[in-house]
Amino acid sequence: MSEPFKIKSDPELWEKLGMDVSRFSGMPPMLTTAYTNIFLSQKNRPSEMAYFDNMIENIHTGRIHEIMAVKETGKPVIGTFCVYVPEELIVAAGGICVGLCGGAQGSIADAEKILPRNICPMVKSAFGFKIGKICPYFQAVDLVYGETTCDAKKKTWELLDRYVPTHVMEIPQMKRERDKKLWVEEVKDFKAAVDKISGTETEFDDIAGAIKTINAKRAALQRLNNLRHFNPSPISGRDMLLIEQIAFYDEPVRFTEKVHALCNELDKRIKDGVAVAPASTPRILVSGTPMALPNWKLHNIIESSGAIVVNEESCIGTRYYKDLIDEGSTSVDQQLERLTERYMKIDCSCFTPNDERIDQVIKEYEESGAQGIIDYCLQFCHTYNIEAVKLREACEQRGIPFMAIESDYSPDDVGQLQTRVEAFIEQIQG
Ligand code: BJ8
Repeated sequence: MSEPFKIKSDPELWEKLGMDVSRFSGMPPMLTTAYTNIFLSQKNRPSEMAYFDNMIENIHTGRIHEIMAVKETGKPVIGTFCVYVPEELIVAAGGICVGLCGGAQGSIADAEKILPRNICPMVKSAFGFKIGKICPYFQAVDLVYGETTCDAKKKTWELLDRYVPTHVMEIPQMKRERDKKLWVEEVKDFKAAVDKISGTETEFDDIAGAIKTINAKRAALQRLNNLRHFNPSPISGRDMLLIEQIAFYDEPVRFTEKVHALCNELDKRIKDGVAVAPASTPRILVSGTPMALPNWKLHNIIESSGAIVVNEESCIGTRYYKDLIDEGSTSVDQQLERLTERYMKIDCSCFTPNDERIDQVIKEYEESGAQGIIDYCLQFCHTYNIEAVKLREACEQRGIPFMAIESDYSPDDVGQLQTRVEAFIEQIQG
C-alpha cells in the first residue's frame, strides 16, 4: 500500500539555505491538510495526476535539491514574478527559471511590517516570504528579475534588492514600434545578466534549443487545455490550475512529458466517457489576475459550489502558453527579436490600450464551452480592476453572464464569495 500523502520536510537543507527553520517547519503540515482537502478529496481524478501530487510532496525538498545541484555547477538560478521575463534565455544558459510563490496569506504579516497594507496581496506575500526567510526557492535563487509592469511591483523591487539581488527589466506599457525597440534592448540586457552568472556567452544553438524546449512545454499545456474543454470535463479546474502553477518551477522537459502522459489519459477518458462531473455541470471561465501557488481559493469555491472551471484566462493559465516563439531564426539577433515579438503578444492589463485582451477572453469563452465568466481581481490591482469595465461591457453586448470579484488571500471573505458564486451559478442555470 502506498504511503499517505505528506509534504516532505528537510530541516537540514533549509538550515543550509539560511531559512527560519523553526517557523517554516509548521508549513508542510498546514499545506498537507489544505492539499488533502482541496485536491485529494476529489472523486475520479486522472491517475496521471500522481506525478503532480508528487511534485507538491517534494515542493520543499526534492525539487530544491535538484535546483541546488544545478546551482553548484555555476549555472544561473533566477527567480521571477512575471511571464514577461524570458525564461528561454535562462534555459539557454543551462540554468533554472523559478516563478516565485506569492499566493499565501502566511507571509503577508511579515511584509506589512515594512510595506503599506493597501497594496496587492501577491506583492506582499512574495516580499514577506523573503524577509521572513520562509521560502526555500527565494533562498536558492542567485537573483530575482523584476519588471516594471505595475506600480506595486516596481517600487517593491527597490526594497527587495536589500535582501536579494534584484534586477529590473523595463516593460513598456504600449506596443508601438519604438516600444518594441526598447523591449529588444531590455531582452539583450537580460541575456547579458544571465550570461554573467554562468560565466559563458549563450550562443545561437543554446538559444535555439531553449526556444524548442519552452515552446514544447507551452504546446503541451495548449493540448491539455484543449482536452479539458471537452464536455463532460475529463479533469477538474482545480487540477488544471495546479498543473499551470507547477509549470513555473518544474524541470521543463520532464514536465512536458508528464503533461503529455496526462493528455493521453484524458484522450482515453473522453473516448470512454469518463469525466469528473456530468455534462450538465455549469461551466465557468475564470479571467483576470494570476493565482500564484498556493492560491486555490476561488477554484475551490466554484467547484465546491457545484460548477466546474473550464479555462483560466490568466498568467497562471493561457497567457503563459497561448503564444509560441517562431523557431526559424538564423542569427542570435533574430532569435531575440522573435522572442520579443512573442512576449509582446502577452495581453497584460498594464498595457494601454489593451483591447486584444477583451477579444481574447471572449475567444477563450467560446472555445472552452463556458457558460459564464468570473473575472478575478486581486485587491488593489488597479489595471485589472479597471479593465473589468470593458470586459463587462463586451459580455453584456453578447449576453454572456459575467461577474467581477475582488479578493485577497484571507479566508475572511470565503462565505461571502461562496454566496455570490452560488447565485451566479443559479443565474447560469436559468
Ligand atoms: S503579465 S498579470 S504576471 S504583471 S495582480 S502584482 S499587476 S497589482 S501580476 Fe502580472 Fe506579469 Fe501582468 Fe501577468 Fe501588480 Fe496587479 Fe498585483 Fe499583478
